[in-house]
Amino acid sequence: MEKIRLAIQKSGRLSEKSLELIKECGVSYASGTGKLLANCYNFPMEILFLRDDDIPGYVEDGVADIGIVGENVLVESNKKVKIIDTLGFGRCRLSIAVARTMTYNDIQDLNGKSIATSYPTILGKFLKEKGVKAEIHEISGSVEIAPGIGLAEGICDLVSTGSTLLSNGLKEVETIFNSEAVLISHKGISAEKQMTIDKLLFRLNSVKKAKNTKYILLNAPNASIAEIIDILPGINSPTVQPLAKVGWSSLHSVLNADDFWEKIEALKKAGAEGILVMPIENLIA
Ligand code: PRT
Ligand code: ZN
Repeated sequence: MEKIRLAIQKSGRLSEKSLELIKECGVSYASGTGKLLANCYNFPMEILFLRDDDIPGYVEDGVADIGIVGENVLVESNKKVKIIDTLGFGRCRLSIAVARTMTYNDIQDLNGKSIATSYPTILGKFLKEKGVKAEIHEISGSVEIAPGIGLAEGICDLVSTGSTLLSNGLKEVETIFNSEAVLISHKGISAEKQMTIDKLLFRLNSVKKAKNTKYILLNAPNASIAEIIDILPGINSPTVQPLAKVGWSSLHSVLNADDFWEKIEALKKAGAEGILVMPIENLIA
């Protein structure tokens, strides 16, 4: 199998989660501080550590075959790569915020104003679509202090909890787009490398499914089993085994994390007792 090169953020908000995902896919690598390139022991891959802003370009050029980057950085970069998976971490939104004291009714209130941002491309496109004429001030960091120091009236920046906006006296007025970490791929991948990428994608998929699924065990009177199977259909069908207690059975199945509590309530109503829920490490359906 041909070796591939994966680019991830060297140090920042996506680094830890990116490495965690690689480990969860059963891939171990030679770690060392300050290294730019790490070789993987048990998978034909090497890891290239970069600034996140450089990842789309390296993948476009094929210096890295695949990469993990925030969708916000990818879209802003305008680089031509393929998104091959969404990874469910690094979630945030790119929003416009203004001083809390500013009157804001709708987006037209931004006409004639200046907005500081590190995302001039995305912001420019958004304002154009909305027919708003505002001045864009491109700055590379600490965007949230721009209104306070009189550099701009508004900002366009990433928000996750909103506490940075709050502590800088700003209010969020428009959300431009929602972002999360994505796995991107070079456009001209060879068939041999694609086989390695597919192998990694298969593992990623199993890890993602497992994270979203829990293993559930419960006891119930035999008369309730049919109703419980309707609530918990499992992957193919649940396992039902008799308990030592006459007229009772134990049922094993899987449960989707999204509607976890609704299902638990329904199970209790149906007569389930001793419900045990456990995490799953991998799920190959
Ligand atoms: O050094 P390098 O260039 O690699 O890193 P960086 O400093 O450019 O990026 P980094 O590590 O800060 O963020 C990497 C990626 O994490 C971003 O591109 C996003 O995809 C994602 N991400 C998720 C975030 C946030 N959440 C986030 N909250 N990136 C930045 N923030 C910042 C935001 O800019 C603001 O300053 O956090 C502040 C707001 O957070 P709250 O919680 O106060 O709202
Ligand atoms: Zn960056």
